[in-house]
Amino acid sequence: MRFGRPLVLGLAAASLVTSTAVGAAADGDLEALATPSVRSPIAADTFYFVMTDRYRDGDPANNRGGRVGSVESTGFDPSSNGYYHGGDLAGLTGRCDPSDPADDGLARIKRLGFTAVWITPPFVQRTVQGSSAAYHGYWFLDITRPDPHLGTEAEFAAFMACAKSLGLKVFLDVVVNHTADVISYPEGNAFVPIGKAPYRTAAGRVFNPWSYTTGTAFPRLSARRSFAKTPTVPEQYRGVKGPAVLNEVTRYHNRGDISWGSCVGRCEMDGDFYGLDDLMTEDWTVVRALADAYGSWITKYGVDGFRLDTAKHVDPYFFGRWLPLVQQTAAAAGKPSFTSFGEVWYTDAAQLSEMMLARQLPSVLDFPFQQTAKDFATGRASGGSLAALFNEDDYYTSPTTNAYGLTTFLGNHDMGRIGFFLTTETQAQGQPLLERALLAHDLLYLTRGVPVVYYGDEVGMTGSGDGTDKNARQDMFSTQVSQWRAEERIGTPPVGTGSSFDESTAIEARLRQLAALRASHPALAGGAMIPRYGQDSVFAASRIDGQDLREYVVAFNSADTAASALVPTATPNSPWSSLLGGAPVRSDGAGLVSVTVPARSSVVLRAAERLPRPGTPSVSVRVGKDFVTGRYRLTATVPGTDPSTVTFLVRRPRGGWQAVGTDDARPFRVFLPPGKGTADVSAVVTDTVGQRASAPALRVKIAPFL
Ligand SMILES: [Ca+2]
Ligand SMILES: [Ca+2]
Ligand SMILES: [Ca+2]
Repeated sequence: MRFGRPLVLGLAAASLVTSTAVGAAADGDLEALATPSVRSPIAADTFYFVMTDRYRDGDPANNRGGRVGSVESTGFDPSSNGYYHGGDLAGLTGRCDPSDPADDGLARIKRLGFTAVWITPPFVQRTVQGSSAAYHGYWFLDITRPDPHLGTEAEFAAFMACAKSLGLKVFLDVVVNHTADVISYPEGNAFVPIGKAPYRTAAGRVFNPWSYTTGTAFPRLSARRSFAKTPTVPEQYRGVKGPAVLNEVTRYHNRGDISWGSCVGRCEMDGDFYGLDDLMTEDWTVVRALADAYGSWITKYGVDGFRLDTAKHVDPYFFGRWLPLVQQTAAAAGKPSFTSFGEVWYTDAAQLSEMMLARQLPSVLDFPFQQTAKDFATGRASGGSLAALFNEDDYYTSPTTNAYGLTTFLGNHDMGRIGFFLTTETQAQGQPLLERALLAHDLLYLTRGVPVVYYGDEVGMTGSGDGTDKNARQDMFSTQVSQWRAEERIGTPPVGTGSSFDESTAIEARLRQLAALRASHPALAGGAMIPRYGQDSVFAASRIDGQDLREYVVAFNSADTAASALVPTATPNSPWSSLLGGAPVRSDGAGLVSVTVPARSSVVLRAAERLPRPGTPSVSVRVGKDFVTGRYRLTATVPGTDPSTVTFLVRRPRGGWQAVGTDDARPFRVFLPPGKGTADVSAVVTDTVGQRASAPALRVKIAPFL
């Protein structure tokens, strides 16, 4: 199903849903449409997110990017937190020897248990803008070549070859919204709305770029006549962008800066992000050029996926046009499992999921998880808050997506590190502080989603000042930034003039342990997650191994004292062994397990008995309106406690039944955008031993959109 166009938040229509029973459907036909719950190609992975410039310097000769002269020319100043520090691809690659404990490159990342690496954009940058350099990679001039500060094409190829030999996936951070800032306007940078100065073709006709987002046509534009501003490029930046078509100033919106605070909607998409040249992403030439240029990194080097920077600032139609081109390139390069996740900084799951689905993004970074997990680890949010977060997971379900594919994280290079939040938002110090850091990572690794650890968190880096942005991008190698030498570390003393690679920390040990748990118990990585308990300081959930028919319980306690909870499970009368923390327990005849979780820590339990064989399944479906999102909520009721899976089906008049999403965790739900007319809805339950049943169909007026 295609969600197609962006949806309007809130209630689109005031009509109430009315539904009536329609005759029994041909059950066999419906049951054939049942599908397993989707798993993203990265659902079982764990990511290490690394800023290449700050990881390891493998070649001091490239530290000035081949330039000479002042820092304004070279961008290199390892004593300032806003400039290049010398880390590079050769350093990140290392010797590629997993048997060598002194190899601090990719082999170290592998030893920590990671299965994937996400690196900051490795492309040619505008070296310095204002009073900062492009060490972070988000100011590209040329995306067809690596930044010479980071290395050569041969070094990028060696990096990829090493990652492949170690079994590590590589995701590139890519920017499609903007390039570096080289265009300026004699009229100044203040944003001019479309209402005041519409786009015009070269011939002077007013047009809306959004009306050219289905085909390949786009009007010819004129630098002088088409824009709110007069785009101007200084001599030294003429012709430096790659691919070459990005040198044409008519491929940008040229409307001035996003005016933060007063700007919503279209202005956030057409405005320049802090002066960065905002691409006319509606123009098929731009779509194609970005697909070809970024696609070449898949074809030439075999990268496994993209992280999509500033996705919400790109026009709403772009990803639906561009990602299929990228996927075609990946498939042709023998990478059918290539996938992407977008950066959409919304902390509300209803809003985030709506944008993910409307813009046809396969996944997004889970900012709502970050906020709630961080608040839980600091003791500010209850177990109930975590339960409420996961209760919104069904918003992400579509035929191709769900919450299991979200990339989850605790902090990042923009907002700051989890260590900063823990040290500034709690009174904890010493061992209790370390335990809170471990608890945060337990939650990251043992609940649904794809964990992303920000480099340096594993050695307990924190941060100083406001803890964000430049203050959150510490060196792993011996640092020359004085504030970073003195900064608090969780679990170890300040690093001083030493190297973080010489540290051996409790957080690293825990990450290895958690990765090993996920590897030997796949349910903990990609198994169905059923929230079971969320009260006071405790959150608990079941993870289900659908192959082995085995249930696990993961439980977390953020209090400074031990806490107990009576956790419902689907596995009665069984001993449960403890894989992490806590003690062995037994479930009673109703499946209840009394779990005691020590202070600031976690427990993982595994049932000795398999899930009991379920009886004959049955299912019913109902339809309501979700007043948070205005979407239709389809809810299926399945008696019993079996961890079954439900596929929801919709049929338009004279159409066939179509699967609109599969849910493997109670409550069974999908949410659909509002539409018009009538439709029939049904659902098929598949229990853990493969028995199926379908729900009596309902006819719904004012039907879910298809
Ligand atoms: Ca270097
Ligand atoms: Ca934009
Ligand atoms: Ca559900």
